[in-house]
Amino acid sequence: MARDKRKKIFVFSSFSVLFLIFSFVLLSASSLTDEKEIISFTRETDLKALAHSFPLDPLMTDGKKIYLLVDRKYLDSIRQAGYAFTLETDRFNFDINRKTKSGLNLQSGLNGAYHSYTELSLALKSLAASYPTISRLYILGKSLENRNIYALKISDNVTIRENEPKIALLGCHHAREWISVEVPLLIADYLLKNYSQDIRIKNIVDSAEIWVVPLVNPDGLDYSIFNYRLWRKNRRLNADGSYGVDLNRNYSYQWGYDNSGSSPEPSSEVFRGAEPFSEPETIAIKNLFINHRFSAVISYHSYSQSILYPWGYVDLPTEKEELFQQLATAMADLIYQVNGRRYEVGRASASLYLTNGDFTDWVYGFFQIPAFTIELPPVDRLHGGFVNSEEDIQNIFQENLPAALHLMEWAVSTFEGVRKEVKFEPKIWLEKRTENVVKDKSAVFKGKESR
Ligand code: 0X9
Ligand code: CA
Ligand code: ZN
Repeated sequence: MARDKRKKIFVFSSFSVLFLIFSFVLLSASSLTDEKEIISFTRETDLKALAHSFPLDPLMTDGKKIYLLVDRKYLDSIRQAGYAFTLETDRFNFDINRKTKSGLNLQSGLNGAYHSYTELSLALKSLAASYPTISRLYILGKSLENRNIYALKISDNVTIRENEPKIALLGCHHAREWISVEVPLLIADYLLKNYSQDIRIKNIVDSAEIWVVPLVNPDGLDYSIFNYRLWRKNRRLNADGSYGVDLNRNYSYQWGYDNSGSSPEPSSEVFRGAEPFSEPETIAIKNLFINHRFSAVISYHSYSQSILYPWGYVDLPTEKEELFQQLATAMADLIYQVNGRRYEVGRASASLYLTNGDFTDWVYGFFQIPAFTIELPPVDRLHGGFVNSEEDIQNIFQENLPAALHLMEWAVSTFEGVRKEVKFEPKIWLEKRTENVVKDKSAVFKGKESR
């Protein structure tokens, strides 16, 4: 089944034979005229001797393997000289042969039109500076490597808390899912640019608070851009020497419920962390949600073209299955109308695979509000997997815009005021007891920062 995401994670975590064969087929099909390849050797390889005989350009090491750039014409001789290597070219994002195989263009940097952490910081600051009356940039917290987790709040009377519904759009829990940064960022950009000329947008912005957090995992994103394209987790150095916690397994609701929805194994691609909220990135998100009662959220991911809702940790419906199904279907229909792409709709556990400790289960579990995971295109690995072309950014944003607006309007039309806060008090306390609450005042972006 093309949409079997469990398979996807397994494939990337274990670099299985299948994956290598697949890469090989792709390579031979798409790059016969290319000149450079990336190959890897195990650390035991005598690279000094090797480098003596062939011109090799060391790229990086991930602790287990050493990656080198080499002219394709030497591959056979290296093999004949008795060196075992693995062909890795397709695991890297950048187009070493300056063609548009990956859709990226070297002239605009390793990540093409996509935003790195620094590029995103600049974009958000520039938006907040251009629209000071309806937007404000917050720092929710810092990542492990001290990058900011930004939130752009968009609303009228933006500096004050009003009795308005709040909607959160999150992107990039997972480092390699670059498109998931662009979609919420472009939605924010659209709201701000169209506020003064589009009555529909003005109504939404005036009657709601939109909180856009395009980059939950800044360390991971930059690692994916500058080191290893398929990196997924954050950059935690784990006790066993491996790196990374899967931020979308680190939330506290049913955390570690079983070992199939997440892993206790640090080197796993779905490592849940040593405890719930062990990571500063998820703590930053938690604090936002403790300080603000949201009415609805979307967490953007890629890939597979689907709209998922809780539960993810067991294959059971929530009490609000019908509402979630209805909202998700409405969003999928709106998406379909734009570019004719079908996003599958369903309960996360049933349509994808089990996950525990994920963001949307936590949001629904503690706040009982609609919480969607939107898995952006492409639909499967054959259509590019995690690597979207630059040209597709606009299309994917455009098809997702009406869906996001629909959810915002739903939140506005069903808003019952602050009464909700009282209703949910017991569950909030459950969280508060054990956790540090950061008041959003201290998190206000002051315009100065180190990076
Ligand atoms: O596994 C995930 O975290 C998400 N898929 S991804 O390929 N982007 O990594 C899906 C999360 C869906 N939510 C639940 N199943 N609860
Ligand atoms: Ca407002
Ligand atoms: Zn993801």
